[in-house]
Amino acid sequence: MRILSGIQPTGSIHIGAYIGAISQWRELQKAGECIFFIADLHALTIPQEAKDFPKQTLDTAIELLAAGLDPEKCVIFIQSQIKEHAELCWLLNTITPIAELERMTQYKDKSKQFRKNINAGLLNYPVLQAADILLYQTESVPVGKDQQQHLELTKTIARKFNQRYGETFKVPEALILQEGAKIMALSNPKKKMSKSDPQSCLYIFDEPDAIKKKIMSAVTDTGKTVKYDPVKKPGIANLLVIYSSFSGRPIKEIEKQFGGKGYADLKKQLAELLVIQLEPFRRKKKELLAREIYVKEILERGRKRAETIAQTTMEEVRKKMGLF
Ligand code: AQP
Repeated sequence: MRILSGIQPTGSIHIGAYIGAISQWRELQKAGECIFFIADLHALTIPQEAKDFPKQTLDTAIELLAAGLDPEKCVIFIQSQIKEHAELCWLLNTITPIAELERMTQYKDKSKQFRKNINAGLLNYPVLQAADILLYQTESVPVGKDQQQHLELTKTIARKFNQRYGETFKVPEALILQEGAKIMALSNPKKKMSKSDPQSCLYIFDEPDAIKKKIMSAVTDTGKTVKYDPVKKPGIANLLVIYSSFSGRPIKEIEKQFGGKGYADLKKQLAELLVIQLEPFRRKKKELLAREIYVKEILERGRKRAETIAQTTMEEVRKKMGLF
């Protein structure tokens, strides 16, 4: 089974992206043929400092390795190094209705958030995402819940292309966790934990003091009972999901453990758990920061492997579309 997913080099990895996506990637790399990429072309839909951007991209590669991606078991590469992503994106644009793109929740949210920079890239973001996925004849795409709508559009585009030009692309399936697919902001449990809102994030490389501070000040409610109720107690529900993900224990069991105890106890023990569980990530990142050449070699190996697959698909696409 071929598995593919990506992450934007727009900031450090937070526990939301880790639980929702990267923890799945870690497991899947043991079984399937995994391809993971750093989505620098996607990141450009929001202004980036050109002089800082290469470092941000390399840092994301370092963080992915520190978070448990094994370069012996998966392919890791930088999106912009494979020209076929942009080429296929253009071709898929020609069969994608604008109305489909305009109804995407992420486009609507980002257009509100970045009112002064509603560029065409923001609108076409899901088409580039479809190109990323279809280029590699991907079967499964492990992502967080926020990407579900884009994945549905990818499937629609793949089917449409296959119908118009003949069977070409595999139609992929999204892999979305039952629990942990949408980790909420610690500062506002009604909003997704998001890199564009640093206040909302607990990063997987945060130092123990920062972890404790962020968890202890996580917004909850005025109640007392530790119970999983995402509607009435979204803050506590979010903390329970995080607890369950990092302890590997079911939520029911954690609820029982904190029966008769207050929110402060839950927060204190969750902070302690996270300090321990995140320690290997911090250590590995420090190690890798001193091994830039090694990381660049991994990316170069990834580029070569990705390019072979992408070129094979594009040859077929060009032929099917009647390009010279
Ligand atoms: N809060 C989250 N809960 C669960 N999964 C999440 N993901 C992101 N946030 C959460 C999943 O992580 C993968 C990589 O995401 P990304 O960094 O490429 O996505 P992003 O949209 O740039 O990151 P953010 O933090 O969501 O930033 P904003 O909202 O500012 O753009 C994806 O599979 C994503 O679903």
